Amino acid sequence: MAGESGKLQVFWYPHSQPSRAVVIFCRMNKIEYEEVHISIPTGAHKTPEYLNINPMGQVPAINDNGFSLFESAAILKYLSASRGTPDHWYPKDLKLRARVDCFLDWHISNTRRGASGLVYNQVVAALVGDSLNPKAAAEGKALLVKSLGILDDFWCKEGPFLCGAEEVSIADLVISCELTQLKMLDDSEESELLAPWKNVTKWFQAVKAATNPVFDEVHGKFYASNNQLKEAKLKATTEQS
Ligand SMILES: N[C@@H](CCC(=O)N[C@@H](CS)C(=O)NCC(=O)O)C(=O)O
Repeated sequence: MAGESGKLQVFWYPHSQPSRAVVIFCRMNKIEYEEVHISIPTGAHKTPEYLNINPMGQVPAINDNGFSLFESAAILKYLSASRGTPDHWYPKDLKLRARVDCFLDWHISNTRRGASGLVYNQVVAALVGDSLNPKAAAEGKALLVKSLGILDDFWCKEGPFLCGAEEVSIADLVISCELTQLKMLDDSEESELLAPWKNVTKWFQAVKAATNPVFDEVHGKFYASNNQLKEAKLKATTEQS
């Protein structure tokens, strides 16, 4: 998977929430890089060539002139430090940095586990040839709702950004891209999940305002193919009735 010599390669798939966070970060910071599209439905993430880059067979991953790295949070921290991006993304102050780390660790076992458990078992599984699992989807949903409550009451309470920060950080990117994944659900279920949380709503608007137009550009393909899926589903339901 050789890219242009010396240029950072970012391996991503637009439907992958941590992939989008990494790409938004690179574009926002005008990092010189090359995007390599890794299609999950066609199994591009399991080829021997790609497993050389990420032995876990997942996206995102990077190859920085021969140094490969996976796990979105590790990638974002590495790029912040190696590219000297503005401090707000991943503060040098130890306590502010520890807060971002604390959030990212919390996110993995709460919002990430809840949202991806719900979306995968209720929608994505069918698209990748796996079986839908209503029980696992319900468990994911319960954890997601609990996590949204904690986000609202704790992480987003001070605002405008996570952990009371005045400017956007990698923590905001990671979770905002996780929450946009809920667009894969029916519109009514997405809004039923997100609408009750006033602080989360305000914070989400602040993240989009701080990162647009890049945020929407990076989500463009994902939103478009989601809309197509929903239209096809509606058509099939109408034809059946
Ligand atoms: N903790 C990892 C999660 C990576 C991950 O779950 N990637 C998914 C897409 S969102 C993937 O590649 N799935 C394909 C597979 O596991 O086979 C990160 O933040 O980078």
